[in-house]
Amino acid sequence: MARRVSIVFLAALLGWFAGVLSQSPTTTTDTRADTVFTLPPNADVGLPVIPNIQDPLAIDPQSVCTGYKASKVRNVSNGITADLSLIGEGCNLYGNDVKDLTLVVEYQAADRLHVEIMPKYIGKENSSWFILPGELIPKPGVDDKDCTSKSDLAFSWSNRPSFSFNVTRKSTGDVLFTTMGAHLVYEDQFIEFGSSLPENYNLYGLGEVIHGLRLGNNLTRTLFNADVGDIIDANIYGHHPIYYDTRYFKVGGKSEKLTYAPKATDKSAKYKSYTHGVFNRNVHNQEVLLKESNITWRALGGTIDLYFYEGPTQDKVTKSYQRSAIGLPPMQQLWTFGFHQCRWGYKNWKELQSVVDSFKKFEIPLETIWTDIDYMNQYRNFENDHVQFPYGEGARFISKIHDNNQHYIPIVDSAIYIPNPDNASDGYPTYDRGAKENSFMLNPDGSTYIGAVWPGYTVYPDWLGALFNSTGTNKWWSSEISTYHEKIKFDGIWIDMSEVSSFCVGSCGSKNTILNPVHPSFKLPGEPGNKIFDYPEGFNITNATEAASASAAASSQSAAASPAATSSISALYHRTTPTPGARNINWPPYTINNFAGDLGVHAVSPNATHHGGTQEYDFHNVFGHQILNATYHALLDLFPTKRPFIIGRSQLFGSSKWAGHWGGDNYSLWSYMFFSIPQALSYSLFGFPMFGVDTCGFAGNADMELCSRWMQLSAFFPFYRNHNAAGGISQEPYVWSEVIKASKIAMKIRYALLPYMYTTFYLSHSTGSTTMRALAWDFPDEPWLANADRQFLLGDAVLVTPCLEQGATTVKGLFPGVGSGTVWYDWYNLSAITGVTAGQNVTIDAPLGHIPVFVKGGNVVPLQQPRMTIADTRKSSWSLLAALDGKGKAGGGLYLDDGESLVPNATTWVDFSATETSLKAVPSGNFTDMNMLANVTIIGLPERVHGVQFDGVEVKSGWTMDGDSKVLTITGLAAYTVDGAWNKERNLSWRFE
Ligand code: MIG
Repeated sequence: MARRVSIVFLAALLGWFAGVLSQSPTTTTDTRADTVFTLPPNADVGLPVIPNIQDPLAIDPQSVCTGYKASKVRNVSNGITADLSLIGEGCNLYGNDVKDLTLVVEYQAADRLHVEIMPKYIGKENSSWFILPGELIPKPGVDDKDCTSKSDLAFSWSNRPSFSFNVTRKSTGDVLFTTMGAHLVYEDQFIEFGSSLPENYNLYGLGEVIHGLRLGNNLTRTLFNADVGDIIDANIYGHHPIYYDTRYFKVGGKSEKLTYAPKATDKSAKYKSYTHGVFNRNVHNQEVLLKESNITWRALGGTIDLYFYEGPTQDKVTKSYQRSAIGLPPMQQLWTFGFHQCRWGYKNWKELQSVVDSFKKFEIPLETIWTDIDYMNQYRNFENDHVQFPYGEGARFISKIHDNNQHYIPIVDSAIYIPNPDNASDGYPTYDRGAKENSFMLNPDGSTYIGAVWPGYTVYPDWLGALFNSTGTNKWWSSEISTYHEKIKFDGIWIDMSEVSSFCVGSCGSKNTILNPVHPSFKLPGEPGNKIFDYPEGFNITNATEAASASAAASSQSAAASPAATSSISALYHRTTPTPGARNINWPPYTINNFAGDLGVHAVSPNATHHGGTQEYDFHNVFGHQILNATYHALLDLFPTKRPFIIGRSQLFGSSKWAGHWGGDNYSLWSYMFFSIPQALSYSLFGFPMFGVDTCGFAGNADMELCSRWMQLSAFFPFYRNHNAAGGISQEPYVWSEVIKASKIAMKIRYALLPYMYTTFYLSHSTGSTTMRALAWDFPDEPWLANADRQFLLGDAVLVTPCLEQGATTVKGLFPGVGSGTVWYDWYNLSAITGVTAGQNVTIDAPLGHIPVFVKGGNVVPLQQPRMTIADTRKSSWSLLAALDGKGKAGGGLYLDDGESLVPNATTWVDFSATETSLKAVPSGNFTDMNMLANVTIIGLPERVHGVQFDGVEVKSGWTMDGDSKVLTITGLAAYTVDGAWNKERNLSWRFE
């Protein structure tokens, strides 16, 4: 593969560059980067490796391995256990075969079956490779001792020709998982198992990946957390080895016949779907091969630790997965749902102030302003640049925005600068204090592991040391965060580079720290001599004349400047074979399809060692998880009663109980605006409702149209942040007048929906339901929705159908459920959508500045008045939008608390229910809210209303009826609710005549 060794590849690897780095040769006029020792570019070049799945010489394990035989099968309470022993001599293909295994099959709950295969004899020295400690990553156990008979899942096994097992859904007879037909391979560095799958299967999950929501039937998903940009189909920041499998059945006739989507084209037929989940509790680097009719799982360590969730709906699988395995997401503070502005490249407090001022000037809501690494003193965590971001000025700036109920969040990087020991003026107390607590990762020989990131040579917090060998890492981290807060009163933390990134292979600076600080071997975006940003996508269409002259100029320039093509392709790839009794840590015999190739490239190498002796090889994907854990608890140490707000880059299954996630380094491209939807929906499946992407795109340059569309789309994501890479043109929403308009329109809807979004999020937090939803999940009987990921639902009630295409003024969208009576209303004009059939792609008007939004009949949506901040919105009066369904009914709820307490001392739930002639609000709980009820809108009424009563009193004025669209609007209720809309039961009724 030429790209593995080419300069172009390196540029792509540093994904936050729009891939154009290779075209920017160092110029001799730029001396800035040369004044300090620069990490040599080859420091981050690994050995040439070829991914097994692309290697023509690779041996298929199934062609040489022979599998296991089960014996001593015993019935135990809730399941069976057995011994599995290797047949013959084994294959020792990509590791050393483990001769004796144990099988555990356990019914843990009515809807959950656990199947585990692990080594029978675990020596002290290898327990950490195989057995993932429950103290680190909780392990689901038996919840219900009597669930076996209640389960709809059946387990069976066979020894012919070697051990295999099946999991079947009893009620349908459908085989959900079967390893039949492939031998189990279990080696110290390689585990292979899999299942055949039905034709055209619908699988979802297996992240983190930039891909459509439905994974398709020809994809290898590699899971190895990596510091790369949002490269399509590559391994990026998160590790979520869970998939959801949805199967559609045709209903009717004599028997149910399997009809897998999207083959189902018969929109008049009736269908039913079943969804189950398969979670492999394994943190090792792994890949999952999705082939036409099967799935193969290959992990480089750990155990086979499978949990089958029977569903049979997505909602049940998601809830059960969270409850049993990863935990529920924490409740967020109310203000975190406001709009966040960030960018890499805000150069001082003054610039920040002017950004804040501009929002105010253009009357665009701004809740939170963020700073990227620019604020730091030479990129050192917890230290500000004394010239650009001095503490005194910062304190004044922050106190001013706080007075205005706005917030401030800084980035915190994962690597810690290690100062030059020979340079007394280069002191870095954060490092010294950490070193004193043995907080940093080691080399195999016990010396400190030294990598390189923005500040120069760095060390890495050893989050596992505390677990395995009681180091003070977490205590140190917490105290650094508290100490920093004394100077800078931040409101949350943004964790970056946590995969964990290092700009060199191996411990590159052990003898080099006397050269600190160094500059990375590539120029940062925006640095002199590094012109890396392109014209916005489609500029040739939107600005034809200018584009033509620009492209003429560029081609003559690049002809002069392009470096000679590098063709130093080595025919010899670095391949390793198993060594009896030992593992090959840095270059495992099985090479996963890691985007950066060699596992040590742009990451801390696998042989980095934790206090207590465990190695990064076995815990690479846990770093990002543990820094979120540590940061969450650090914030709790600082504010014991407040909900911590953290947005993290790298994550593992379960990180969702501490932090939200943003989609990483995307691009200012139309395709990436689309990808934000499947990425968000996948994160719903992973249990992360607090998700959003860099709105208007990170790398590259957005234009008015893209940013306008994107500001509107992201307004319906729980985490709503505009973020931009250094060097790119500005893209704050006030930069283009059209974007100002579009943003305000969408933000008004978002802020009006705040109570609804908060309530929906609260349900995610308390029950595990999703906040952003795919259409297929709420309408599980429509096979044609299996692939639908250009629209989404926000909670039960809101359907968003964004325009994702440059130049378009309409968008095609489906109205799910219409075939079975669901009614949709246009958010803007409140009219019902009519004349649409099941599965019909409808062309919807979407001129620039308009994002189509629909409300599902059957919902009562609580609203407040959109204001410039969340605090002000929260203090405004209430509204209700009751959208009746086809049967003239609607329901809903409202969750209320103080919006910030970890354990609120008072909460209220208001239950809404509406009929064709009444709307009732029944509060329960003790939270006091003094806002009045300003207005109520009822849509979907059968006829004209002639009178309205509120709590038994005739409402004489202050209501209107729009006869044509059957909308009743009542505005005269404030007088009746001066002591708070929800302080008692409310009854609104109306009559026709
Ligand atoms: O690789 O801190 O994803 O949001 O702006 C660059 C600079 C490091 C990567 C993050 C991005 C952030 C950037 N960081």
